[in-house]
Amino acid sequence: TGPIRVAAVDLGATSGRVMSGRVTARGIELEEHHRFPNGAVRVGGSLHWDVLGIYREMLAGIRKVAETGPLHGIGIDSWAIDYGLIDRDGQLLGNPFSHRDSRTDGVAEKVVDEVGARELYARTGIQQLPFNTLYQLVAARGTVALDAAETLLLLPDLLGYWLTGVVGAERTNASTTQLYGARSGEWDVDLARRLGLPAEVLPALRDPGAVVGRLRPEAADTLGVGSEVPVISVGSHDTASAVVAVPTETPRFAYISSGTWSLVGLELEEPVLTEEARVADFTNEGGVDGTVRFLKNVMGLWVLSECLRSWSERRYRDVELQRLLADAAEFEPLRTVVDINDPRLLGPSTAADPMPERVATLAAERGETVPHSPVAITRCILDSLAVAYRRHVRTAAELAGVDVDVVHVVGGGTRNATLCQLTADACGVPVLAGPAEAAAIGNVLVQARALGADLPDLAAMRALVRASYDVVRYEPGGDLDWAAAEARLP
Ligand code: LRH
Repeated sequence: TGPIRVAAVDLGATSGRVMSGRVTARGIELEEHHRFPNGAVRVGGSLHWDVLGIYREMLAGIRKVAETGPLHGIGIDSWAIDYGLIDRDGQLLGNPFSHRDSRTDGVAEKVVDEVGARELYARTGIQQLPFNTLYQLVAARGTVALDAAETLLLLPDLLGYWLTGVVGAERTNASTTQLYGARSGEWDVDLARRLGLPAEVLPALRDPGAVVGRLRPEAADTLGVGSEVPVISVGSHDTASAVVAVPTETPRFAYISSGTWSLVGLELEEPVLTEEARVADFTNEGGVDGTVRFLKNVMGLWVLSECLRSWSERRYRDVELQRLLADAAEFEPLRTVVDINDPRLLGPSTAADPMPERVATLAAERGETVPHSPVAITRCILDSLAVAYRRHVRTAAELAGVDVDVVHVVGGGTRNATLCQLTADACGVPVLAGPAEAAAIGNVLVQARALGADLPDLAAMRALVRASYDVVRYEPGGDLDWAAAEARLP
């Protein structure tokens, strides 16, 4: 086949991107055509996504891709877990909630009481995040929207539905809902029914690489292309797509998909559903080509970006990110470490409850030196992330019974050199950082294969990533006592 050129829509919680990806036997060329800010909207005491705004920006981006060359396919990935409901006329019922909305407070505990933590984990293999789709749906029991719902669509599937008119649930994303069997690879209809949820709303599953459908005439018209252009199901969970693009040469690798969240773990062939894995609260999400992502969610760069937002709203001077990171690199190391996964850091920073103060509170509670200045807080966040990465890389390897020789960091966090170096130091193995646009690249590769590119397996895709992108290597070093720092965590 000749060159394949597709549009990859990659939606993150703070920005959306539309890229073109051109794939030949020699490599991948990715070009960004459109980038737009994203963020949850607080309205009526709830946190919602502006999904129509996202759709409009997505269309604008795909149109730009189509204007600059051939368009052979469209693939969409986004953050996981969140969904929209559509009624029997195919209309969206309300604005999708953000997983950071507080309606799920206390819900997980109730479900655990009802079903039992062990059984829940044995069935789904999913970590206890308060906002899992399962818990969002339990929180929505008895609402008008859920009662009227015909179909539940995870966000990339909702956007794909608007493009094509076809409903379905892409498997990698479905696997994050906690309503999906870790072993069966099918919806856990029994679990849904036991919890009084309408299992009929769960649509047919589809695999990455399947064609979702052709464009609706009206969508084709808006995009300025023919309606024969297919929307292709990719690893629609952004983390699934990002892991496709990890340029590993060895099977003994751990990865950190580093963005708003940091996803820290391993690629496995089978889920790990042991009691130890449950207690350590590791998740088993579905990956492309039947792989399992055995990982832990770490609060990630979210905490820092919410601090930055808070500082700039309070008109602090000197809070420009690059400057702050450079100053933090020179700041006293490991002065303050906090549990970066404390649930109190989950919600957006507000004037009444600003993120920097929350970090300071966590430090005070544990008898750590309380950081006050933006630089001290930034350093605390970076150190705390590195300590968390150390803990979770090691725990994952132990739980899965594998050795790890290298940690691959992909995603926007690869641009943070200080954090990459601290990660290597903390984990005690080399860090290979890049590519930054891993999710979009994984999205492009799965589409290219569906369109006939000779990419038989993940190894072939990763070889093409290596041929196309340089990685930056960080050797472990320094003389800091990371084990002692880790011991300061709860
Ligand atoms: C990262 C991510 C992560 C999910 C979270 C909701 O963007 O998809 O894998 O846990 O968002």
